[in-house]
This record gives sequence, structure tokens and C-alpha cells, in this order.
Amino acid sequence: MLCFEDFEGEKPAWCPGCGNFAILNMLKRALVELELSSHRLAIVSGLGQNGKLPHYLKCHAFSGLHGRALPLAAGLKLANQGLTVLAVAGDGDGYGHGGNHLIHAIRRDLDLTLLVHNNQIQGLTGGQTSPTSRPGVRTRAQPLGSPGAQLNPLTLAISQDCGFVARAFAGGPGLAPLKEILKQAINHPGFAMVDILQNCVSFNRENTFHWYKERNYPLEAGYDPSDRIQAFARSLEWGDRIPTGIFYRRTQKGPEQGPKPDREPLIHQVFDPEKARRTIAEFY
Ligand SMILES: Cc1ncc(C[n+]2csc(CCOP(=O)(O)OP(=O)(O)O)c2C)c(N)n1
Ligand code: SF4
Repeated sequence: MLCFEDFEGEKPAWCPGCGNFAILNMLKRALVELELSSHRLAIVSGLGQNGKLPHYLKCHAFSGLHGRALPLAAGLKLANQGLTVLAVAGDGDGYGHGGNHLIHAIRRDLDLTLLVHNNQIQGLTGGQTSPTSRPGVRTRAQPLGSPGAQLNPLTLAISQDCGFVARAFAGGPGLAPLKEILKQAINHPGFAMVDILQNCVSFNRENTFHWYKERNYPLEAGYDPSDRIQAFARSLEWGDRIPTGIFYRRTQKGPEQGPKPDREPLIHQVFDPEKARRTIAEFY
């Protein structure tokens, strides 16, 4: 029987009041409820405040280059499908620097879960705007206002038939919805993306905890996440009211990708040079 303390990692160095704490805590609770012990779990990240999460949670962990959590996660999963692999990103990291990797992770549909800590700002480096910042918003780095349109990550993912697309809020009322979404995303047998709205107390003075709290509302009971057209339409809602929940869950299986679950993980396979030579000869 697992408990919260089994996942205790380093002491977080986030600002008091940062939404990252709620994400970390709810992830730990989700892992306890899924009975997923830390030796079966790997979390990778790129860079950013979000990227510190794997250090604050006891599991196999790796932090790579900015925006590169997904290729690392894919490599890990291909080498050892026995592991549950999570990738953590920020809105700058995952939707900006790593935006191309997101598109191709959706296409490949490996069994990975991507958590995007979306605070609509690049927190670690002092509050530059990100792809999800409101157009025109002024920051210290962009005193003339954020250029360009605002990326809608959910609409993007649903348009590409991503198998599992959800949005959660790292705040109230109650954190149970965030925990439930995390559990379902981790259990989804394919690529799952969870966009998590999170306040940054130090650099985002516009999208505050209360800003999100006032607008966030759960998708109604009876909402059908298998209806892709409806999911696409609902993902366009952004403004005075922002829906949260599981927007889309594909019912048909995606194309077969990656190692078969009944195959011995790559890390346990013995390298056979003769077999490698035959394979190369067959294809070239
Ligand atoms: C290629 C590259 N560009 C820029 C940086 C500097 N950098 C590191 S973290 C970061 C911002 C991260 O912002 P975000 O992904 O939104 O995460 P947050 O800190 O808000 O969680 C930047 C610009 C870098 N390390 N590498
Ligand atoms: S700068 Fe923002 S995102 Fe980073 S720890 Fe502080 S509140 Fe959190």
C-alpha cells in the first residue's frame, strides 16, 4: 500500500503561492491512488519552473534541454515499455520551443502522458511572454506588448486527433478534478495531453489565481468526450468562462506504434549482431 510520503523528493524552491505546488501534490495523490510505485515511474522535463517537478518527486527522473521533454520521453518508453512515462513541460517549453515535438508525439501516439504547466508566461527566466500569453499583454521583456496570436493548445491537439485531451486548473474549488484528470490521463493507453492552468505569482499579474478561479467551470455532466466535433467547438471557449475537464477521448485505437507490450523491453534484449545484419540487408 503506497502513501503520499513514498513520493517525497527534494524540497521545492518555487515561490510561495505558485500553482506548481498544487500540480505536484495532486500528481503524488494520483500516483498513490493508481498504486504506481516510484520504481515503475519515469518523469522527464525540459527547462522552466515546471521542469523542476521531477526533482521534487521520488521516481526515475531526467531533465533535458528546453522544449525537449517529449523526445526524451519517447526514447525512454521505446527502450523500456515496462515504465510509466510522464513528460512535464511549460507553455513556453512545451508549446513554444517544443511545439514541433508535440505535433509529432500526437502523430506517433506512444503511451506517454504530457502535463503542461500553463501559466501563460515564461516564469523561470523572468516573465517573457509565451505562445499562450494574451496578445498585446505587456511584460518587462515585451514592454510594447506580446506580439502574435494566442495559441490554443486544446484545439490544436483535437484537430490532430490526439487520443486524450484535457484541461485542468491547479486551484479550487477543490483539487479533486485535477487529480481525477491526471489519473485518467496516465491510464490512457496512448498519448495523453493535459493542459493545466497555473498561476505565477511573481510574473503574471493578469492571469492570477482568482482570474482563473472566476472563469474556470467544469464541462457539464453528460458531456460526451468521444464527440470530436463538439470537443473542438468547446475547446474554442476562452474568455469570461473557461471550461475544464476531459474534452476529447478517442474511442478507436490509433495506428499501432512503438514496441508491442508483449515484447521484452529493449533494455532486457540481448544484442544479436547477426540479426541486425539480416535486418539491414533486408532493407538496404
Ligand atoms: C533554447 C533555449 N532557449 C531559451 C532558454 C532559456 N530558458 C530556460 S527556461 C525558459 C522559460 C521557461 O518558461 P516556461 O516553459 O513557460 O516554463 P515556466 O518557467 O513558466 O514553468 C527559458 C526561456 C534555454 N534554456 N534554451
Ligand atoms: S516565478 Fe512564477 S512559475 Fe516560477 S516559481 Fe515563482 S510563481 Fe511559480
